[in-house]
Amino acid sequence: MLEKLEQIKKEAEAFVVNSEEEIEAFRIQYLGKKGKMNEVFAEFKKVPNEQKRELGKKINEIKTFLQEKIDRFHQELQKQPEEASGDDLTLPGDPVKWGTRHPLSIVRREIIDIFSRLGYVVADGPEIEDDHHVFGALNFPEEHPARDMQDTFFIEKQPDVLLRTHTSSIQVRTMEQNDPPIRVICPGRVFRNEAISARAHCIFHQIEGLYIAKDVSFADLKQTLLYFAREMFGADTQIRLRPSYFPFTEPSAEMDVSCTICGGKGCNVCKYTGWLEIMGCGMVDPNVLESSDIDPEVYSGFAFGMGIERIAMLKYQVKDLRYYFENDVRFLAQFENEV
Ligand code: 2NL
Repeated sequence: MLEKLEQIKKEAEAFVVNSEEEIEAFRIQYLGKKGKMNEVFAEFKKVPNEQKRELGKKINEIKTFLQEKIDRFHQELQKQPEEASGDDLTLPGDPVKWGTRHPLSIVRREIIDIFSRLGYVVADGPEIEDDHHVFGALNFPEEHPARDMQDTFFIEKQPDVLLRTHTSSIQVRTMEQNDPPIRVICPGRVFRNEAISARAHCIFHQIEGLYIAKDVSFADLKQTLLYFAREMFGADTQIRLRPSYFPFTEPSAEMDVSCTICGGKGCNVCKYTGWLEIMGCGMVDPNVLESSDIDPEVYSGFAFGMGIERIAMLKYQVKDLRYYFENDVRFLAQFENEV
C-alpha cells in the first residue's frame, strides 16, 4: 500500500494541465469518489490496526499534496494569459542600424544633381557591349591598342562581345536612338584589363556628359565645366584647360581645378603645382556624329568624362583605390553623415 501511495505521488508530480477541464479531470482521477485515493482508503480499512497510524499519516500527506497541486494548477492557469499580454505590443521594435551610402554613390549623385540643374538627364546602357558601340562609332582607328585583348576584357572575339572600357558607349546608343538636341549624363561601371594597385583597378566608375544641339561652341563647354567645378568644389574654384587628345573629340582638353586642399598655393596633394586634373573633354568629332547619323554640318556638341573614384579621392582624401571595392566597414562607416 505504501508503494501504491508513492506511485500516486510520482504520477501526480509529472502531471501538466492546460485548462480548467484538465484540472477537474485530475481532481476526479485522484480525489473523486471513484478516484485513486478512495481506492486506497477502501484498502486502508482492511489494514491491521498497528499499521493504521503510519499509513493514515501517509494518506493524509498525499491528499494534502494533491490538493495543493490542484490549487497551484488553478493559480498558474490564471497567471498565464496575464503574462502573455504583459508584453506591450504597441511598443516600437528594436532599431535596425542603418547602413551608410558608399562614397562612390555619394559623389555620383552629387555630380548628377549638378548637371540636372543644367537640364541634363541620366542615360544608362549595358556593361557588356560590342566593338561598334565602344570603339567603332567613336572614331577609334582599327589598330588602336584599346581594341587589343591586353587592354580590354573580351568575352568573345568573333563576333565581338566585350566589357565596356568607358561609358561613351551609352552616349553612342543615345545618339543612335534620339535626335538632337541631346543633353545626357551617363554614369556607369567600366572595365579595363589592368593590374590592381593603389592607383589602378580593373573595375572603376565613370561619368560622362554629352550635349549636342545647333551652334554649340567651345565657350559653352568651358562655361558648363566652370559651373560644375564651382558647384562641386566651391565658389572660389578656378579651372584651366590644357590641350589633349581623344579619338572622339577635336579639339580635346584636360581640365584641372585649383587644388581643393591648398587653394592653389601648392601642397603635397597637388604635388606643388596648385592644380588637380579632374576630367577630359572636347568638341565631339564630326566623324562620331556621322557614325550615329547626326549631320555635323547642322549640329555640333561637346562631351566630357571623369572618373568617379578620382573625384571621391580628392573629396575624401582616399589614398588607395582598393578601399572602394573591399567592403571593409571601417572604411565605409566613415561616410555615416553623408547623404
Ligand atoms: C576621360 C575623358 C572623355 C568623352 C569622354 C565622349 C563621348 C562621345 C563623344 C565624344 Cl559619345 N566624347 N566622351 C569626351 C572627352 C573626354 O573622357 O578622361 N574620362 C575619364
